[in-house]
Formats: sequence, structure tokens, C-alpha cells
Amino acid sequence: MWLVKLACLAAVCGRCVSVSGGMLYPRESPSRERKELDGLWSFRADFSPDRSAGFTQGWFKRPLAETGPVIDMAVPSSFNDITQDAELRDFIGWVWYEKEVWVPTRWLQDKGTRIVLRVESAHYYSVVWVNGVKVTQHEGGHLPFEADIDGVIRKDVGLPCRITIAVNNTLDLHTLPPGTIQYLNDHTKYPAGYFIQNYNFDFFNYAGIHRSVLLYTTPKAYIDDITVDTNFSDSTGFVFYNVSVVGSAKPTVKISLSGKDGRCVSTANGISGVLKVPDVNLWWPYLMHENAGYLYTMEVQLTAESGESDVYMLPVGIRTVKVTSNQFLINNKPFYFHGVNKHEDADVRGKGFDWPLIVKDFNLMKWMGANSFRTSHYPYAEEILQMADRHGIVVIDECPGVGIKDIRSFGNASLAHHLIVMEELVRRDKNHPSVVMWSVANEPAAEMPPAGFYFKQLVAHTKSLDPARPVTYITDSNFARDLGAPYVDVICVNSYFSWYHDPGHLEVIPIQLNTQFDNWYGKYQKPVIQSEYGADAVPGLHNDPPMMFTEEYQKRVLQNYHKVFDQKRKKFVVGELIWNFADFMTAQGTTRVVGNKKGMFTRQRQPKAGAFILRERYWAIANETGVLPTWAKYPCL
Ligand code: GCB
Repeated sequence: MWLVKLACLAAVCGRCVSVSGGMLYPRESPSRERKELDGLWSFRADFSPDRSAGFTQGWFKRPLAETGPVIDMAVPSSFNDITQDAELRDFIGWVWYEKEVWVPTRWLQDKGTRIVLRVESAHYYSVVWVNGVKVTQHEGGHLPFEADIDGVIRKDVGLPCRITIAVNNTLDLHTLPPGTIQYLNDHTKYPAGYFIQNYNFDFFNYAGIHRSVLLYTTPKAYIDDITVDTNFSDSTGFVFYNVSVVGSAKPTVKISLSGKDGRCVSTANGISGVLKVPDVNLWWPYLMHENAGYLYTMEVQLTAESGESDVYMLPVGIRTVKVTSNQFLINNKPFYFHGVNKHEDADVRGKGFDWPLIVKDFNLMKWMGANSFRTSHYPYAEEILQMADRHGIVVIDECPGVGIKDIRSFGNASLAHHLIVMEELVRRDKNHPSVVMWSVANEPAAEMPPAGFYFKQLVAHTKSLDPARPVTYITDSNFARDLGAPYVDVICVNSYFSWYHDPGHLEVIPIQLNTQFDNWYGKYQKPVIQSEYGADAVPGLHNDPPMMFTEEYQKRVLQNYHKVFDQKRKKFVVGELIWNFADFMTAQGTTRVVGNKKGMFTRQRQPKAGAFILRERYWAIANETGVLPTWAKYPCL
């Protein structure tokens, strides 16, 4: 399968990719328009034995319906759960999407308009054609990619524009996440050509076009990227900025920063500089300040020599992040993560972007008193980070380095790709005040000999991309043998005492958890976050005394962990993130009952008993800080 994938890509695209240019979120402004292409697309999975028919028959050259049968497919959505067909649900290989769209004539008539096609995320490998001409390809789900399509569409003015996107979900040893394709050649057991996709991560490998596809415009001379870094001293805030411009050698750049009331508080000129903000309103986390999530608007105005102008409005939160040997500081105040791990996951749409779900999840997090989440185990939609910015929810932003368990995935090819993914992630998310730390991986086999070198490079590179934020990876390996831990700023540990270890023995949690914390802190003297803990609970399943898989057992696991967190959190434990916010889908297997059931909420977002335990705890912790505004006191319902 990997060979098939390589053969197709080498023949059609060549191997990609490097990170160049900015990846500013496509916002409308007086100089920019956007047109969403979401909705129904034509779709076909390539079931040919080696999955290469689409390339050999050139499905991109003609309307997809002319080369075979098509079905309706929703975009954005995973394709897996949309039909009743189990073969499509479990499909591995290339799927083909196509849509015909009209590009507004005024965009085409104005020679000063640049037209960009953007895919917010497609999993895993994508190739994109416009009117049969290849315009881009991209490796990796969860992060956006785009192509300047001016040259292609101006040739066919007056005709609809046909966009074809082929997406391949095959995972191999060097993809992120990695996987392997296994051919099962025993013909007494399996049909000819039978193969399966193996992977070492615990969520369903949903695939397809997961986020919006859109067209947007900029002038030909445009603001390509903006980078901000913030600081403050007494009551003055500082916004250090850098603007990169394309299409103009001597641009005039004007910056103005306004507060929530629209009043301008600072101005500057030039492509880099600093904005001074008197009487600054800092960006504070939810439940740490009455006015959490304060955002200024930074307006960047570019005027090129040609007279062309471009405007971009960037929300900016002014805050600092620092780590000491036993504290995580936001705005120089100790911050304790009381939050959740999530997944982008729901019925029917799989990993498809869904506004109602996003708003509901933020409401539930705030109801629970959660002040933070980790984007386990891949970057979430940028709109989710925008919500986190606005609501003051703190984010640990994780790349898709999950399930790196095979020693062959620690080689140079994997590292090179992993570095690129970190560049893409930092490039997209660097300006979000909610993002306070990068996580470069989840539970890699950190005790394997190459892990030390691998993580040294990965962490160092990430810090060079963004010196202002701490970097971590999430470990489940033994403190004495974890070769990457010396390089991280914060130790993030996952453990499942009385679940995967000593199943059924709730009584061992306190001693084992105390030992875990003392070992890690004793060895590294770095702040520690319990980045995962929990237990499965099938909603509605009860037993007292508690038994595994019941809501009572899940509750007791939480309570036993909490006792130890309370002993350590005033010392060096700086956070607790429950696994998981909600139940989610996994591959089928003997330990999963239609998915992972460690959620505090069901997959449909209804609370289990554990949600109420966490709610009481999180609000109590927030109240302890003494800064809670009266409106936010825990409502004792
Ligand atoms: C873990 C993984 C997470 C799993 C979880 C579990 O350690 O990081 O992806 O879903 O355990 O429930 O097994």
C-alpha cells in the first residue's frame, strides 16, 4: 500500500513539502473576501486493488461523474460514518472529492486580485487540481494548506471552476501519526490481496476533508504573515510585532491597536516594531480574573508602491508565560491547569468541523469549571483556538506525534517530517494567547535508544521557532528510562493506576501516584502535570461496591487521584487534565465497547457521574484563588 501511495505521488506530484509563507487565518477585511465551498461534494473511493485507478485513469481530468459512479459527500466531515457501507467506513487508500464552483466575475476582472484556494484540513495526504491542473499537495491532516490559483482560473473565465481533491488516509512508519500496512497472505484465512492498516493510537483513523474548503482573495501586494509576542511591565503592555509582505519591495505599513470598545490605544509604523499599551488589560485565563480573555484588535494596513492596499485584523491578547522549577506562571501568577483532554469527534461527522458541537463543548467546559484543555492528539481547528482566546481557556497545543512506538519511526525521515509539522503548527497557532505550551508528541517509546537524539532536536527546533513558549511531550514511560525528558520544560505524565495496572484495585492509587510524582520531580525538578488519568464508564452501568466499567468505579478513580493531587499541587504539580472530556470512537478491539468510554460526557455530550465530581472540584479550586468574580461563584445546584 505504501508502495502504491509512493508510486502515485511520485508519478503525479513528486514528494513535497517545506514550510514557506504565512498561513494567516482567512479573515474578511475591506481588502479581502472569502467564499466557502462547504456543502455537498461528489465523492468516490478508489476500490481498485492497488487504489491507483484514479491516477492511471486521470479522474482529475474530467468531471468525476464521467469516470464512474459518484455519491454525495458532506464537506466538512469524515467520510467514514456517512453511509451504511462498512467497506467505506474502514476504507484505506485514495478517495476523490469534486465540486464545481463559480468564482465571482469581479474577482476575475480585477487584475489586482489574488485568488487563493485553501483547505483547512484533509486527512492524510492530499493532492488538489483546479480544472484538471494540479495546484498543490500536502502531507498531514489537521493543518491548513493553500494554493494561489489565479493563473489557472483566469484561463477559463465564464466557466465554472472544477476543484478535485484526492485524499489518502494510509499511514506508514514515517507519517504522523505513524502506522503500518500489513498484507495477510495466508489464502486459507484471507482473500487475495487482503491488507489491514495497523496503528498504535487509540482513536479511529477518521479521514476525508475535515474542515472547510474556501476561496479567498487578497490584493497582489499583500500581508503574508504577522507574528506578535507580548510582555508587560507595571501597567504598560508591549506588543512586539513583525509583518511579512509579499508583492511590494518598499511597503508602507501602519499598525493600530484598539481595545474592546474600539478606541485606538497605540499606533506604530513599519514592518516591525513595538506597540506600547498604557493601562493594559492583560489576557487572563477563565476563572482567574473578572475580565478573562481580553483581546485587542491589531489592524495592519499595507500600502504598496503601486498604491494597492491590504488590511488584516488580528486579535491580540497581551500576556506572558513562564516556567520555574515548580510553577507554571501566566502573567507572573501561578497557574494551575484544571481541565480536560479532548478529541475532535462526534457521531456521524467523525472529525468533521461542526460549530454547534464546538459551542456546546465550550459551554460544557465552562459549566464544569475547566480552565484548560489539551488538543490531544493533533492540532484542532483554528476556530477552536479563537474560541479559547475569547473565553480565556488555556490550551496545550499538540502535534499529531501520537503512537510513535516502532524504532523505525525515530529515524531521520520521520524526524524531518516531524520538524516540518511543528513548523506548520507554530506558523498557524503562534499568535493565539490561549496557547501556552507546545506538545510535540504523546506517549512515544521514549526509552528507545534513538529517542534522546530525536527529542533533543525536536524540542530545540520548536523552541527556536517560538522562544516564548515552553515545550513538552506527554510521557507514559518510566521516569528512570525516559530519554527525552531532560529536554522538556514541563513533565507531562499519563497514568492509569487501577485500570491498565492493577485493574480493579482502587486502593493502590494513592501510593502509586505519590511515587510517580516524587520520582519525576525528584529526578528532574521541573513542574509536573498529570496530563491523563481516568477510567472507562459505560453510561448507565452501575455497581456498588464499584466495579470496573461502572460510573461508580470511574468516580472513585477520580476521587482517589484527586486526594493525591491535593497533596502535591501546592508543591510542584501544576495541573490535572482528565482523560477524557467525552467518549470517542476508536478502532474495533476487545477492550473497546463501541469506542473509548473514559469520557465525563457521553459522545452525545450528556454528563456521567464523573462530570459532577469534576465540576465540584474545579469550581472549588477556582474559588480558592480568591479572584473569582461574584457572578462566577460555583452555583450549588
Ligand atoms: C492513553 C492515550 C490515549 C488513550 C488512553 C486510554 O494513554 O494517550 O490516547 O485513549 O490512554 O484510554 O487508553
